Amino acid sequence: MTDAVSYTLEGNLGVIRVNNPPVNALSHGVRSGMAEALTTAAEDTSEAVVILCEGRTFIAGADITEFGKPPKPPFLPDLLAQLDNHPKLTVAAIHGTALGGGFETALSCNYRVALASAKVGLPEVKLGLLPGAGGTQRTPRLAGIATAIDLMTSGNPIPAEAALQKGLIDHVARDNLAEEAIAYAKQLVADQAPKRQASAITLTLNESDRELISKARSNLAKKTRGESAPQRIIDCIEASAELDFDAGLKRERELFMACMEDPQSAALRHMFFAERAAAKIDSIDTSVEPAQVQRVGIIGAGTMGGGIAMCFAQAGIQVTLIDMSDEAVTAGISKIKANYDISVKRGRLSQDQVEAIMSQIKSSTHFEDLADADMVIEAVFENLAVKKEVFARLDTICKADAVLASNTSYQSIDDIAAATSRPESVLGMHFFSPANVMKLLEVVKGDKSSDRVIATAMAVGKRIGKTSVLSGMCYGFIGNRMLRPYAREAALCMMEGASPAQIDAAMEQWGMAMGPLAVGDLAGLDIGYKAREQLTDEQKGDPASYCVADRLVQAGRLGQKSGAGYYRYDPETRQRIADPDVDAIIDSCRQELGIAARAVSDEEIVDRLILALANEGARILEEGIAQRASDIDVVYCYGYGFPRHRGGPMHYVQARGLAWAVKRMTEFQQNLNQDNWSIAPLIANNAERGEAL
Ligand code: 3H9
Repeated sequence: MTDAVSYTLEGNLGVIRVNNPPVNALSHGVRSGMAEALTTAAEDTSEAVVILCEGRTFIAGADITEFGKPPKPPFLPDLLAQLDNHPKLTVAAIHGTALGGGFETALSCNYRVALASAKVGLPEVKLGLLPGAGGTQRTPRLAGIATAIDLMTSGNPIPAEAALQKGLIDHVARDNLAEEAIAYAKQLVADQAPKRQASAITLTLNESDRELISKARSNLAKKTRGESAPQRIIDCIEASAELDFDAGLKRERELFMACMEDPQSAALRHMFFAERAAAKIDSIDTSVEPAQVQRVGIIGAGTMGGGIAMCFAQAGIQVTLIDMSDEAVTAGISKIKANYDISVKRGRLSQDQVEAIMSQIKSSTHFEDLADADMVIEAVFENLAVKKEVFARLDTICKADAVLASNTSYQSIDDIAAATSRPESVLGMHFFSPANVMKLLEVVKGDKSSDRVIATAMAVGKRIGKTSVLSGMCYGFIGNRMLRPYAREAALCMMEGASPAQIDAAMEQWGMAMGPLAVGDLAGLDIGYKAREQLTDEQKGDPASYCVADRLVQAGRLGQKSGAGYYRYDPETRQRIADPDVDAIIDSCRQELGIAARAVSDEEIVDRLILALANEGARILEEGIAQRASDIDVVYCYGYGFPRHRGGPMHYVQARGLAWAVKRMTEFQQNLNQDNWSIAPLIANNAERGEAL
């Protein structure tokens, strides 16, 4: 047929084998090979056709690398119409993950057999798309409205057994898929089983279905705020009952194309590849083997250390949690237990699972207990002298090939490494709070960190379920360094006339998980205050960027933990409430610094904050701190609540146009503080050359 598809007549069965590594995506070669195989099977002596895949998985979907390029026939919907209307009985044999267009291929067969370990799903929503090859029409017909909504709007795959119960597959194979699927197909032929077609089922909506649909719409409007694909999926599900199959397919096609043309899908597809690219380190040879990590030591049993311990224990890695006193260690372990109690209460983990996880965590007050640790992560408070002392002690205790990592957010890894006799073994592993929840891990390369140590940290990050991004050494690394100009612009917008509520609402409406001032309140305003106390006036920068924050802290308003910061907080619900006292503080700062309030539009707020991020991101790229622009996008989407459907700050600015970015920043240069808006040469030059970042 083609290199990717073969067809053989085996007795009374036609067997189509797809072999398109790594995930058997439905590239042009696969589609045309399958079309040809189906044509052959229609005309030969086969009585049934089985579709099998080679390698690690059944078809994992359309080939995402082909999206945005000129489409080449045969198109998937046409191929699946050929499959649906095939004269022979058709059976899909599923292993690995049948996803998206892959599962739609299976749904277009008369019967589906899946290995018990297989999963099936329609993850298109995660790419800003909807199942565009009949999935939105066949799924509700086979499994009902509720399952269709769950499967397509969550995008999460379900195991074979669950799919069987929901009517999405017909048989679970226990051992050898190829053999069992072929035997199953032969039996169907022998039994003269009917040619079942999902497309032939008529669906009607009852009152409870209508209620489900309307509830899903309003829940999704909150949960996936600003995203268009989830709502379009609901439109398609409605169409599956209100229109006949062909008209439903037509509606699905229209809405699929609308998604394809939507910048949200381009952003989400960018994120798909960005996440995978982030795992690759260009400067390290693929022959460098990461070290085996079985035992990890964590120093500091506070919130951060405890959260990190949970990540490792959950991945089955033994943890020794160290702190200075028995009280500190006991408090740390109790906090971890309390976190797991909540997970049990919410049904996320069973008591047995929690006990198994807790059995991986030992505690101690003796550094000597780290002598056999493969990796040690220091999570003590942000003080260079203390960290250096910790690393000097580790140097005398840990085995020669142990990886020594600091969870610092700002300190120099090189200074910390210099406290040891083995700087090549030292690097940063910057977790985000709460460490057991947040997906991002910044792996920070010191001047002397060895390739092996970096490869080990990246591999461990993957093992504990983090999305890891490599950062070079600079103050704040990638994420926190960019946060400074972002926070500065938020403060300046406030001084120029916007209220905290306006700024936060503008950013949240745009898609940020939380506005910048609300984030300040959540993190604690005293942290920045204490950090500023160490700086000279020159280092602190424009007083307008911190005057209000200083006053709030001096008034005892430290943020959520003290019940008030930029807002007051309802003690019961923690809801934020605008506070006239804060308006008065802002007014007095304006008077002191001679700033006249003006109307600041939401558009100006968003443009200033996002361009401040991207401009700093471009400098980070110029300096080689980040390997690639997409790594910065991963940092912001996974660590800072940046909306994935905007693709991260670098993608957003790139997609909007670097020429636009230059024009807008030039306006800011002219109208605002000029020093804050010097345009990163990478943006200016690439805009001029018409090149991507
Ligand atoms: C769709 O189907 C639309 C239809 O409804 C309608 C059409 C008309 N295409 O993740 P991994 C690459 S939309 C191209 O590291 P894992 C991936 O980039 C699609 N390439 O492995 C990586 O490349 P590299 C719906 C793809 O074992 C390599 O394969 N389907 C595709 O951790 C290995 O991937 C989806 O959204 C693809 N579809 O996970 C499924 N998928 O090595 C998306 C993967 O160069 N895929 N690659 O970095 C996945 O969820 C995971 O890749 C999967 C394997 C679970 C399959």
